[in-house]
Amino acid sequence: MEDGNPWHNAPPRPITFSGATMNQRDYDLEAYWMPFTANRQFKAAPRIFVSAQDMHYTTEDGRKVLDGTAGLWCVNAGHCRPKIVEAIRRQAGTLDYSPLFQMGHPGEFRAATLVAQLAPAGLDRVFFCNSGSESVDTALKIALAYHRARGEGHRNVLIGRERGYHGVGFGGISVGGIPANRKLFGSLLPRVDHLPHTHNPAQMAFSRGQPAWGAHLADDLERIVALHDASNIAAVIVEPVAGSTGVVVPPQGYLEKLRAICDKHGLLLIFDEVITGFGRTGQAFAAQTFGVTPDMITFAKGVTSGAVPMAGVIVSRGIHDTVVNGGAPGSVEFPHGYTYSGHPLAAAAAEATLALYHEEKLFERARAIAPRFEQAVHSLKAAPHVIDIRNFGLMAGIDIEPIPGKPAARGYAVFLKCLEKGVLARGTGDTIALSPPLIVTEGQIEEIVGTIGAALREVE
Ligand code: PXG
Repeated sequence: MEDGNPWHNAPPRPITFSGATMNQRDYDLEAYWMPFTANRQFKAAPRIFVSAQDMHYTTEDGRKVLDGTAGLWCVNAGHCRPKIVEAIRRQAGTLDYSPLFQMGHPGEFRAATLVAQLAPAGLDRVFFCNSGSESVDTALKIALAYHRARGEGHRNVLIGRERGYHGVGFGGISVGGIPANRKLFGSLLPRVDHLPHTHNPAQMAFSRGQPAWGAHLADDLERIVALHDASNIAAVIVEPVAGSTGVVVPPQGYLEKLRAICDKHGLLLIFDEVITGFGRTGQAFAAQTFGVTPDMITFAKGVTSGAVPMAGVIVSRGIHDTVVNGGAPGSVEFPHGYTYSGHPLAAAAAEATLALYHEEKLFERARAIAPRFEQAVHSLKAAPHVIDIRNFGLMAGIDIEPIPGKPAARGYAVFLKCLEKGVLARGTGDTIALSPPLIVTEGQIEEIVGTIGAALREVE
């Protein structure tokens, strides 16, 4: 492959050609139970990427596909960037693994230092894990441990929000508000409540950026506090901009109100920035973009630009010190962590990724190109089936009218049409979500939006 990436010069794995349109595969599609995938539908007509560079994937039949979604909201620096690839290679040949409990390696401290430097003032203690789901469960456990260390162990109610996505751990689906992700899995965590979501098409359809209507929805937190009593509530967790549910942007003043109500009642505020972190909103974290500082930030995805799994929780100094200084000397103060918390490869990838964001000023770049992105996605208002468009930073959600009686079918059809035409968009239900890598050019924005427009004109 002549794309300038030295790691692509490795000889391709042999595949035998078995027909006019499809390569025979040297693996069994059936062996693998795919995550969040319609397995039978996929295996009947598989879609396989074999390589990627910068803004493009290559499919197994050699077609280029423009990445309109940064993978799953994670490849913020673009694909296979040589500096990140090289850092991972170097680390794999130097220290592949070392025990991460009661032992350390330099990379994890360096990565934590860099993440803390990017975080809002006052949040400068970093706990590592491997996925957004783990980061959410970790943050919820830190909240409980913190209140207990303060002698308020009765504060154990956790509050999430309808339509929230906080991963798939039991903690995350309990505070999360996506019904399909909850309904199979029993009673979940006890003592959880939910704020109402903030999407009201009658009041805010086709808003650009933050809707003017809806700050008062945060007042519902007062109702929940009155119901449970503040003395029983540990924390509130929200995505500053809800991603998976289809990009729901906080109304002006909403996050500020949540912060004020949490302060008034001694509740911790957790921002789940798994999607919004690392430049997606034009600054390192949405907390900075919105000027609202939570007590903890969960992150994942963009910290390594998706190259190696890594996630974590950024914690305020006060919370960290309360938990850590609350333990007996010599004790493990917080009995929590994963075999791969701060894995050397992930730490090396994070260090290289954060350096690249800095060198290429990618957060500023996202901020600078966001108005162009906004203008382009809102031009789809004129396309068939479109009933709402929302955007913030380099995220957009385009709602299309469902086919009566067939929810998600039209969304899936648009996703497939786009893929056929060489653009990866994300269909979540009947919303098309966009979140391109922060290196996206104006021309590529036009191509993504133009392709979605064409797909919308062609689907049933
Ligand atoms: N919190 C938030 C806000 C997320 O968006 C998670 C936690 C969980 O992260 P892990 O690493 O455990 O998957 C997420 C993940 C989509 C999509 O298309 C979104 C996510 C993952 C995959 C697909 O909306 N978000």
